[in-house]
Amino acid sequence: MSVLVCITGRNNEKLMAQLREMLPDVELKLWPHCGDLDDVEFVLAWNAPLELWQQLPNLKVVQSFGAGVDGIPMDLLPESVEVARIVDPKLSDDMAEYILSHVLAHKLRHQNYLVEQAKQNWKPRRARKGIAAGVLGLGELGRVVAQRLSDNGFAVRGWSRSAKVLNNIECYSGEAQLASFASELDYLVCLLPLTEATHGILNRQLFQHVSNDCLLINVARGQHLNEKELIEAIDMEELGSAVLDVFAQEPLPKTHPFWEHPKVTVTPHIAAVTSLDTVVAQIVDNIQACISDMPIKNGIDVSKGY
Ligand code: NDP
Ligand code: OXD
Repeated sequence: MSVLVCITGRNNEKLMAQLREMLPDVELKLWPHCGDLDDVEFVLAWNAPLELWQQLPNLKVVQSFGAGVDGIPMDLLPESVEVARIVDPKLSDDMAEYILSHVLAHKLRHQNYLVEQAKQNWKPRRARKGIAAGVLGLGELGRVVAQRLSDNGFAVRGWSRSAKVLNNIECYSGEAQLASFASELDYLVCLLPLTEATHGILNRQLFQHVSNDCLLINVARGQHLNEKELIEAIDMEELGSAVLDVFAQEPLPKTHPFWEHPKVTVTPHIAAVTSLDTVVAQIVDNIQACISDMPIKNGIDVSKGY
């Protein structure tokens, strides 16, 4: 049995050193210089190339290096393969802090004062009044974000696939309740996993329901957002502004209109960054579980895709 690490676009030296130290008896291979993959039973993956998945006849477990599993093409895997992801309370807490800081900055008009300062303008204005905030996705991250907003005086709604009852959160579920969920929101946060059902969900049809001054915050995946329709909606004053942490293409190309749009704030996919130590501990537990045929932790429901 061997373990393959296939994480592209980052330096994996520290990760490999920690895995080697914690799993001295396990053969670890690092993509792409890994030779024959016949004995690989466990793959740790992030942005893995499609060609990989056809070369693993003895695959048992795929572990995502992050919370999202959208980079793992589940339709290409045999039904017996289990898929796990990272779940970390610190990640939820960091996400809640990111969202709250942007929501409060918008409410208190921080961005406007930076613009006025550059022009040496003294222009006091009241804070924005709107407090209706909606969170798409009430999972590990969305629930904590919704609660944090509620604790800070916002009137919070949440939307999920299955119906939920949560303290101080008005819960909506399913396609049929999406429009009521979005109605006249002042803040719309996306924390959905990327699946066929959620792809492109942030579109002009949805924006038509929220308030004209609404701040959209997308921290889920770039493919949730119809980028062209976002710019149209902002320019037509159907939507106020947007904070975007994730993009269809990352890094965001230098020529992309988001960089210079006065009503779009760009951050480089940093809303909640998992610490290597937490990740390594969870990965090691799952490798050991795979070796001893025990249940893995934080496995997802492959039939749902998240
Ligand atoms: P979870 O799987 O824990 O939660 C997903 C939530 O979305 C659940 O409430 C689920 O509903 C809901 N949902 C899924 N599909 C639908 C649907 N079709 N209609 C309505 N609701 C739906 O995910 P996490 O909270 O852990 O993470 C969410 C996403 O955040 C990740 O997939 C990733 O893309 C992104 N992320 C971004 C980071 C960043 O730094 N920008 C960092 C980490 C994650 P139900 O409860 O009924 O199942
Ligand atoms: C994740 C991410 O899914 O960082 O963990 O986006």
